[in-house]
Amino acid sequence: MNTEPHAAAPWWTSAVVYQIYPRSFQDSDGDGIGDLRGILQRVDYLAELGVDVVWLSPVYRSPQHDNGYDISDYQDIDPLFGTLDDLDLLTAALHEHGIKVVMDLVVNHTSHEHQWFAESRSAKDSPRRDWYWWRPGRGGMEPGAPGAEPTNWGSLFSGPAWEYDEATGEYYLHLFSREQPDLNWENPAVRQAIYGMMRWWLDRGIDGFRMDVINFISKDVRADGSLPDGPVVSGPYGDPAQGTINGPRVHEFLQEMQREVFGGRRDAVLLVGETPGTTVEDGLLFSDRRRGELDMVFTFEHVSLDQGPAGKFDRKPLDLRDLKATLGRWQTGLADVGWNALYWDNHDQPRIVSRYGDDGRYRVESATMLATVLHLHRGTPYVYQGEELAMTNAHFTSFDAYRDIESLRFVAQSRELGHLTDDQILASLAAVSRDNARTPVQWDSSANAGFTTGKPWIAVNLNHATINAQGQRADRGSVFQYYRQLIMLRHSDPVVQLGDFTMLLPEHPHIYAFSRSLNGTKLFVLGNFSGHDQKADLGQSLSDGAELVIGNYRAPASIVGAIISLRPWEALAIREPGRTRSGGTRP
Ligand code: TEU
Repeated sequence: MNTEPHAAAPWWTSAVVYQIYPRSFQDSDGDGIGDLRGILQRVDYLAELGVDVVWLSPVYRSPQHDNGYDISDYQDIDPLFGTLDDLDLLTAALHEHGIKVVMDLVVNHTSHEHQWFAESRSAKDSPRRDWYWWRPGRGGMEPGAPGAEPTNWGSLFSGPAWEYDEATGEYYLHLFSREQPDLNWENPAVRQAIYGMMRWWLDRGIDGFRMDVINFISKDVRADGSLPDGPVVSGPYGDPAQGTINGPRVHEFLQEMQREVFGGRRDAVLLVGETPGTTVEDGLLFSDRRRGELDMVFTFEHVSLDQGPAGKFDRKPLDLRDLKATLGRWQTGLADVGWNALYWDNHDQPRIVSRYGDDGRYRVESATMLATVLHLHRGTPYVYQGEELAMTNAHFTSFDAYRDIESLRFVAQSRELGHLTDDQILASLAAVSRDNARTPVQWDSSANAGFTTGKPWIAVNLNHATINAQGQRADRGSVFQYYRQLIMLRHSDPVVQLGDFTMLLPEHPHIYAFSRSLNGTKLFVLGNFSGHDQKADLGQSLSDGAELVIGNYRAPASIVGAIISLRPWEALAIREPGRTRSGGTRP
């Protein structure tokens, strides 16, 4: 129970983070790919929105097989995005507006074009051989033959997780694409090289890191150097999770990183870990400040509820009760220790308004309802570029529109396995491909939405004519303006920042309701996840002093005693000032 919070609370408990996917944000040189000078052009927009931190997805030198999540030089900028000077200019401009800059730290793997890997694969006795995971083929099998891989693990981008290297006669591990070999964190030289790189970036003035699949860095390696096969759940390969996720030394490595990298700068920076396959218990270990690891983590539980047994491309409808149970578990589990990172969207997830909302008739209502429910939870909200405009999924209808390596490898493997028709594959892509989040930001209704004067690397969503920043900045009732209100609330209201969370109506199939309370003040938050009128019985009538803090319908809500009637996709937040137990009005 939080009583005297303010003094002790870290800065990021009242902050909102904005994620930029530079490739799709703003192009400044007409090559159809967004860049750093493009972001510089939009700093005023970010300041107007009111965000406190900008998280930049990777801009480092990279062959771009996974759009930058395959880094060939950690201490240089890819010419596609600009130069180190451009990044310094952008950092300075954002700092001038009081906006911090968080870089993406991708150190579970490098690019196969990184100098470290080039040396490592050059010879079995290379001094950097042990910087990666090299293993001989499975005993008694022809190296390179299917099934001869050192373990039966599947890659997260389809196919086996091991690549055979003819030249040295061994396999290297890649949990993602073969162009992204995994680093061997068991090797202290690898860790020290990464810590040095991180200090270099902090010295350049950046304010923290979003750490890519950081809970994958410790593999479950046995004393004899072997690695365990995984259970074969669906498809031809074993699930690598048990041998690679939340491994035996992950917390040791993160605590060492704290000591080696941050020292006195710790409280000034933001450290958020991307941690697929992490439970609340793991989340507590990672974000308990006394353990000196991370500030918060991205769980995947709430964005996996509409996945069938065959994984992300196997769709099933969301049951709102599952969503409430999952997010509720993280709220209560990290209530007193630890902290939540709150997100619906990012560059790997389909757009939430198309996924859990209604991107047709009720696009504005469902987008603002989803934003209200998320932003008023206890934790740090993340806004992904375009989410503040209620941009929708791409609704591509042909294979040639897709660019994402994960999606293209899924298509190839599905066709190889022959268990899905092209229409079924296209339908899965339309629903969950990462490209849905990667169409260019829609700045205005002009050609290419004001993103580029050239040919965009991926198609601009045709609905940019009606869904764009220019229109919404000028429209008081827009989704953009609603996000500004939510962000101002996060900045000004201690109940929103630190209030205790209590889930309400957990079994209601269409309404997401909860309360936040601090020092006697209570905030009731309700969201209707359906396109129909719904009633919520709070079980206690609100006092006369209750006031509407924010709502996504212009006309006032209908509140009769304890019964609140919600219109399609309606959201409400009502403050109950210092209520007494007996439910009467304040003495
Ligand atoms: O994502 C890790 C990750 O788990 C996702 O790949 C996820 O499995 C999948 O995309 C869900 O659809 C991180 C980055 O966010 C992602 O962009 C990279 O592709 C990946 O790591 C490898 O660096």
